[in-house]
Amino acid sequence: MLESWRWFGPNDPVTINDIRQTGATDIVSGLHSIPAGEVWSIEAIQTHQNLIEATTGNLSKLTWSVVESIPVHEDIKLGKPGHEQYIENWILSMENLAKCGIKTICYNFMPVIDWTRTDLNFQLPSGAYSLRFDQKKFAAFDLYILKRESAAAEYSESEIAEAKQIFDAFSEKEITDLTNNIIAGLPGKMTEAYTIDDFRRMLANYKNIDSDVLRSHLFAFLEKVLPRAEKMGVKLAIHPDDPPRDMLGLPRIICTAPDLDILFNAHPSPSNGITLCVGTYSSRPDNNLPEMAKQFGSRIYFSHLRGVSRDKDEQRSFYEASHLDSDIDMISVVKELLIEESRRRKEGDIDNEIFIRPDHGHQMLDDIGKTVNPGYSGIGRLKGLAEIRGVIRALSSTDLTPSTDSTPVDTSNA
Ligand code: DNO
Repeated sequence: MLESWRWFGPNDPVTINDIRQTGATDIVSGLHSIPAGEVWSIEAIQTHQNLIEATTGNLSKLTWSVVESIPVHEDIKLGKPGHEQYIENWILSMENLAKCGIKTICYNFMPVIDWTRTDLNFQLPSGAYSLRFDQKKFAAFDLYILKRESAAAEYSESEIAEAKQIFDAFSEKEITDLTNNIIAGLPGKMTEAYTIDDFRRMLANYKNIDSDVLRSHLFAFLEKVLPRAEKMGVKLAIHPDDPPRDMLGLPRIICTAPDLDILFNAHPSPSNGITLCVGTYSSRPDNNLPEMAKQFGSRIYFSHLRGVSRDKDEQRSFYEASHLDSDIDMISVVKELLIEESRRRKEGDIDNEIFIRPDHGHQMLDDIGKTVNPGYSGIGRLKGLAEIRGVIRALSSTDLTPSTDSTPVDTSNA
């Protein structure tokens, strides 16, 4: 496995020299200042690549290997007239990256919002801070802050009453923070920041777009992208919708194993792959992660190895747990990825290694009180990477022959 680390660019408080000390070898990054829909020029890519890869003295070299993400313009998701030019621009960015040697590309197809959390400072019993998605607070936002027209029909009476109670107890600051977390988005988001009115307008654009229509737009996009990705040896790795279900009346189509079956049946190209974001998929109890790692092994080009702990009484709410101590059996997931790598090696696949990275770490120790990108402080991710590295080392020294019992153990508390 190739240990990678996400870097947000020159403004990231965790510097390239910091990352070098973690022992990661590869960098996951993107050109976040280029608006969605514009072409990433070779010059812009090389400038960023140089920031990552230039070394002095005997410092070890880091390589920009994975892009996370090239944003997909909203017009492509909406299938709006003229969106073909945005697809072409996306392809040109991909081809330019490939010309610079960067061939693993993560992207997502989430309408309007990217990954979403309600709390960025959720204190854990250890005293460290984590990210949390609270379904009840989210409902309060939807019903009483956003006041989305058709929202009431999507919640039960008791959910509405509870949301009202929560809303009534919010301070002004809590309302502003929650609104910003949801509409202005979190680090690496692929969509623009909006005012609440813009946000309402963006949502309204999807009025007539259900999951079948959105899926047809994803497939039309892939129809154009995949042949050219294949030619350049590019591996695409679609990121799941986080949290993995419809939200705010928006359809979400990359949430479950059946969604992935539909994706690969429609587009079997070897360039069509996934980011196995363990944390995202495991935010719903019906996704069995070790099973998914096994089932889609040959399609996994990139993996985010973190887990969540779902609330006992509300399985749609969760906080981001320690990398090894969550609702899923991370050891079995890592084992499946190692088995997949050994399968690739046996088949003579030269790209046999899967890029993995620690995902959102806890804000802890000296990082508390610092300005950090939520989820992307240094020490918590370093802890996550160290734990995962230990698992990889330990498992790599064991016999990785796939067991005859095809049902991996899932310690999910669902
Ligand atoms: C959050 C990330 C997302 C992800 C994009 C992928 O930490 O997992 O921002 O990068 O959704 O396109």
